Amino acid sequence: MNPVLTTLRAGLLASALALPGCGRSGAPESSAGAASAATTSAAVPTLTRTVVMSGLSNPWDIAFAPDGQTLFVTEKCRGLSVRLADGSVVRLFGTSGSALVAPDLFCYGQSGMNGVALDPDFAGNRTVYVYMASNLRTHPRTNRVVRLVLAADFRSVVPGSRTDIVTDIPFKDVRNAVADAGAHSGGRIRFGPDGYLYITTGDNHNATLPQDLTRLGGKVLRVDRSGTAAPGNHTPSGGDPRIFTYGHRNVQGIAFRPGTGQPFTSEHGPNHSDEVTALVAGGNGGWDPQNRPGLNCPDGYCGYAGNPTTMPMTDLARFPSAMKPSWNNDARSQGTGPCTFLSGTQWKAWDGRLAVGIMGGQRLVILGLDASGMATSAADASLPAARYRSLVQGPGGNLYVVAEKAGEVWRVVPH
Ligand SMILES: [Ca+2]
Repeated sequence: MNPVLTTLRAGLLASALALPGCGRSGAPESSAGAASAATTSAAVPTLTRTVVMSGLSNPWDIAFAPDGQTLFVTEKCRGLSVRLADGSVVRLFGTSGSALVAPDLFCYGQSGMNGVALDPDFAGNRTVYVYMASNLRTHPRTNRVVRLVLAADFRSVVPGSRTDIVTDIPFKDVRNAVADAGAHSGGRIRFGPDGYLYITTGDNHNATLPQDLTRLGGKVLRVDRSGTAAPGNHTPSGGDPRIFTYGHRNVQGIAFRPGTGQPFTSEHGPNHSDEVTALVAGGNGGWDPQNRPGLNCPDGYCGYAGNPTTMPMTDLARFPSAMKPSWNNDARSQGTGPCTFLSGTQWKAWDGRLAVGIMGGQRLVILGLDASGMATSAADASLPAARYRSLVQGPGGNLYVVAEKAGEVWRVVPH
């Protein structure tokens, strides 16, 4: 038995006992109509959608407090805000106007204020974590994970509580032959049922980064609440011990399978092959966009130069033991971003399935998975087209969606 999975399984029981309670979401809400799925005896759920927040600027991620009412939201170029139970919204951490200004925060391209996660003991310690682009270091600037403690009323940040727990996540500082700066920063952070923080990063359009075990880009990191490497990462010898898996392109979704706690990632492909992958500690995702015979690419980055054969998202010829994808979006590249598992009998036939948000393709895909984690089915949810930027199963076991371009947060209730 893999010791990490053993830990994950043990931790899942603790997590199940700590699920947030049900509760109304607090704020006045506007109905945005409903979408229905087929109501067959196969019991695919019918979905009702309600807009719970609107007017947001490039919202990126959300997290619910254990009270089931307080909702944290990040906006890429503004920072972290919280919507309190009375419906008021307080800007907590970010640009001017925030309770605590982060003068080092900047946004450029895909980077800025990205993921948010609440401490597993948030009810007791009011601690929250964000992933952000920072110019505290220069040439190159970096992405970092910042820990904050909130005041008891959640309206401000405890002075002096900012602690930057991971400061050396690569950021694409300058334009290269491929594209502009700020690309492929990853940015999702989630606590696993094992109590450790998982951090997804990107390859920065840098050819050597994904397979370089001394740098943190193109990886999934697994750390404790102080940013120290978690035990059981099984990082290959000589690698940075915070690395849980490597050989990724730009992971922006991570979720933990109910019943096993195994992490699954969702990842955007280059011009083919969006992937969902079941992770194993120390695993290689098989992405290696370096020059090779037959490809000679500007700035040495061949990520867009090949095809599924010459530049595969999972290169089993170079890395025979790489983690095979669970799903590859029918070899398409549609801007696959976030993912979350749907759990609970209210989801009927979708109980235990993985919801995957497609940003460019503007759809939500529901994946059935077999016991080994390989996809057995893929169906679109009957929801409006949107740039599905974040997915969270929240209070009441309902699905919460961040629709980035619309500037909205939705609640999706199954019936
Ligand atoms: Ca892969």
